[in-house]
Amino acid sequence: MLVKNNNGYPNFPKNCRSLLKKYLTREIFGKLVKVHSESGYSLNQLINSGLENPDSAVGVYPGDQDSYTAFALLLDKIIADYHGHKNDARHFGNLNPADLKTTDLDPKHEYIVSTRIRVARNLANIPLGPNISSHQRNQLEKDVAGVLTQLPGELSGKYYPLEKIDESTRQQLIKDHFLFKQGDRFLQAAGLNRDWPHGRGIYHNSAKTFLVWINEEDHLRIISMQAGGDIKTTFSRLTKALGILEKDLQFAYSDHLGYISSCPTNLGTAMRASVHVKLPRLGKNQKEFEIIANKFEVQIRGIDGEHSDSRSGVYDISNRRRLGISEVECIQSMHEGVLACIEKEKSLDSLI
Ligand code: ADP
Ligand code: CIR
Repeated sequence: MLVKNNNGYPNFPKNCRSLLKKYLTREIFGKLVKVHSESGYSLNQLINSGLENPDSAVGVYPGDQDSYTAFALLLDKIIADYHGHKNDARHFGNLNPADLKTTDLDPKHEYIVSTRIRVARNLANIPLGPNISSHQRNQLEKDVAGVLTQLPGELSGKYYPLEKIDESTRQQLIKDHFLFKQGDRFLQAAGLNRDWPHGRGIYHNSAKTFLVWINEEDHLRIISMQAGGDIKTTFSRLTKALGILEKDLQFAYSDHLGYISSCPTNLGTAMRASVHVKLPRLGKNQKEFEIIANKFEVQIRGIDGEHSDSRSGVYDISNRRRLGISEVECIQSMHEGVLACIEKEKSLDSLI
């Protein structure tokens, strides 16, 4: 539903709870309405997703790294609220797997189906997905695919442009959790589905334990995943790949915001570390589930990606925070949260 404008200022519906509505005061709107970022992105473009989708939790998609400066009056407030990261705070990373203090979450292989750790990366000096031109998108695809196909050893693989993947293979790759779908209505309204499917694709090694999505929500989504619950091996594979890719690709980064992403929820580490875990009893006890999720700052998703449902009692549990904490801390927080969920599941099990 498109929110009607009242003299240009959005008329947010009463039940809209987005951070956009919370912080876009008339005063800030007035100050930003004529602003354009370096790549020519406007306030109207920045907020369109939140206007077309009043049920957005956040509601904004910056179009380039400079949007975070040009529209800082609005974005800093949204970022501080979502991440608890103050306007003068610095972001510090830690990609050293040796610093992880994770234990085997599931020694008997009863609960954890698979582990996946992804980071978003965007190339410096190229507009983010919402404002990239079709020429820039196609060139980026070519350049990044060229770099990826030089990766050595376990990381070596092949790039598959989306438009050349046949329909049944595409469906199977999505079903097996390897490939992305076309963007949802939030991404659609942000301009992220323009020229679909051109310029998009997936790189993966033969075991499908290392994958890179090109030109989905971010320029790159770099993914390490495998069956079972071995978090350390999954993280080590990712950091090894990042170390190599950083030699050839310059990623957009700022001391304040860390890695720049097209959705402010992904700033900082840009990391989502998740497990698919069987929690059929806890899943039926939403209140207990939410108490644990809030205490350990983990997010609960269904198993077919964001906004999907659980199937057969399997849930996707991941770190909720990404900015102002390091990659090691993101994973550690997911680890503690999953451990608590499994403990609770066991205690519910023993009640039967
Ligand atoms: P993101 O790329 O932000 O993690 P999604 O939540 O949409 O976004 O997940 C993308 C895909 O990754 C989905 O198909 C989802 O099922 C899959 N996925 C996420 N976590 C895991 C996991 N631990 N094991 C297997 N697949 C996963
Ligand atoms: C919202 O505001 O609810 C959507 N724009 C989604 C926000 C977080 N999800 C995402 O980045 N994939």
